[in-house]
Amino acid sequence: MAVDVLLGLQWGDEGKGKIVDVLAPQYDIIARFQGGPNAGHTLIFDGKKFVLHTVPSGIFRREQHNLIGNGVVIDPITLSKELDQLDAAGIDYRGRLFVARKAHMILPTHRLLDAARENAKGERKIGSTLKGIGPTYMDKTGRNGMRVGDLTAPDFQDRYKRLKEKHLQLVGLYPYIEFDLAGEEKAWFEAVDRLKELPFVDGEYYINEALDAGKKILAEGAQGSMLDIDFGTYPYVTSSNTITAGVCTGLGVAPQKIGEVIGITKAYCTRVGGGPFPTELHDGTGEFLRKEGAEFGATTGRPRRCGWIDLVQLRYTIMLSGVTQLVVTKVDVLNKFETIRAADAYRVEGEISRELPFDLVHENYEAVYTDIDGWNSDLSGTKTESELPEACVNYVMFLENKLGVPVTMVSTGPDREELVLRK
Ligand code: 2SA
Ligand code: MG
Repeated sequence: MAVDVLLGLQWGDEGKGKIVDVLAPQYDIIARFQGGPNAGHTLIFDGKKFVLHTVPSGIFRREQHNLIGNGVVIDPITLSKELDQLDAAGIDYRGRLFVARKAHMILPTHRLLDAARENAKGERKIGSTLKGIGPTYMDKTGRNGMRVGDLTAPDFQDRYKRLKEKHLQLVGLYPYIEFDLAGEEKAWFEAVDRLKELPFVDGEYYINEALDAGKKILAEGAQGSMLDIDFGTYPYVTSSNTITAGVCTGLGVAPQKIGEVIGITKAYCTRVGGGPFPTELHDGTGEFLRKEGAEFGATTGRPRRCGWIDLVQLRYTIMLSGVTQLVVTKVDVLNKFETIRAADAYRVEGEISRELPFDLVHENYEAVYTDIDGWNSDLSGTKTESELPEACVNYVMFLENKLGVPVTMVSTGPDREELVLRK
C-alpha cells in the first residue's frame, strides 16, 4: 500500500479541505505532515461551514482515523478550540485523532516572537499569519524545540522556562508590542491538559505499520507549493516543506511508498501575505475575483490578492512534487467572464522563458498571457461533465494540455456535492 498525497500547487487556499473531505471515504487514515495553525481548511456540507487548522480534514467522516504527523507544529490553544468546535457539532473524534510524539509545539512566546519580528520588518514583512510558525520551526532546526512527547518528561517545566526566557531575551531586541503573556500562558497550560487527552503515537511506526496492514493513507498538505521553504518565493514563504518531499520527512515514510500525488489549483490564482505574485491583478478584475470567490483568509480574514492562473508556476510545482492528477477548483468563480487569461510564459530581460526566474522579487520579468474563451454562464449545481458548458470543458482541456497532467476533478461550488468527476 502507498501513501497518496494531496497538495496545493499555488500559494495556498486552493480548496484542499473540500477535496480531502470528498476523498476521505476512500482512505483509512488522513494525516497532516507539515505546517500548523497557519492553515485554514474550510469544509462546507449540510449547510454548515467548518474551518480546521490543525486537525486533518478527514475528521468529519466517522470511520476514518486522523494523524497529526511529526512534521506539524501544534499550538495546543488552537487545537483545543478545534476540539470544542467538533464537540459542538457532535463529531466524535475520540479514538480517531492521533498525535505524533515528535510533532513540535508552538509556545505562547513563539507567537510573541513572530509578532515582534514581523512588526519590526515594516515594509519588508512576510505577512505571516502570526501563529508562531517561523519561530517554532526555527527552534526545531536550532535543536531547542519542545515536542509533544516531551510533555511527559520530568524536566518539562524546566525546559519550558528556559525556552521562554530565551524567547523573551530575543523579543527584547525588537520594538515593544502588546502581548498578555500571563493570560496566554494560562490558556496554553489548560490547553496542554486537553492535548494530553488525545492518544500520542510514534507517528512513523503508526504510518508504516498501517501501510503493512494494507491500510490506505492520504497525506493532507497545508499552505501551497509556492510557500515551500526551499522552492517557494523565498523569503516570502512559510517555514516547512509543502511539496511531496515533505510527506517523507513529515510522516516518516520512504519515497517509494508515495502513490498518487493529487495537485490542487484554483482556476485562477490567489496569494495572502507579502511577496511576489507575477499574475496579480491590481485592477477591477482582481477586485471582481476577490468578491466572486470570497477571497478572504480562512485563518486571519485578510483579503487575498487575486490574479490569473500561472502555468509557468504550476508546471514548476507539478515538477517538484511529481503530480499525477490535477483538481481544478473554483471554476464557477469565472462564470461571468467573456475571456479568461492564463500566463503561459514569462518575458525575462526581453527573452521568452518557460521557467521561473531565481529571484522573483528583483529580476525584471513579466507574465505573457494566452486568452481563452469564457463560458459566461452559471455552473452552480453542476455534477457531471456533460452538464458543463463547452467553453468550460475546453478550458479544463487547455489546462491538461499545457500542464501535461490529467484533470480528474473540477469543483463548481463550495459544497461537498458541487464536484464534477472526470475519467
Ligand atoms: P507563516 O504564518 O509564517 O506560515 O506565514 C508565512 C507566509 O505563508 C503564508 N501562509 C498562507 N497563505 C495562504 N493561506 C494560508 N493559510 C490561511 C488560510 C491564511 C489566512 O488557509 O486561509 O487565513 O490568512 C497560509 N498560511 C501561511 C502567509 O500569508 C505568509 O505569506
Ligand atoms: Mg486556506
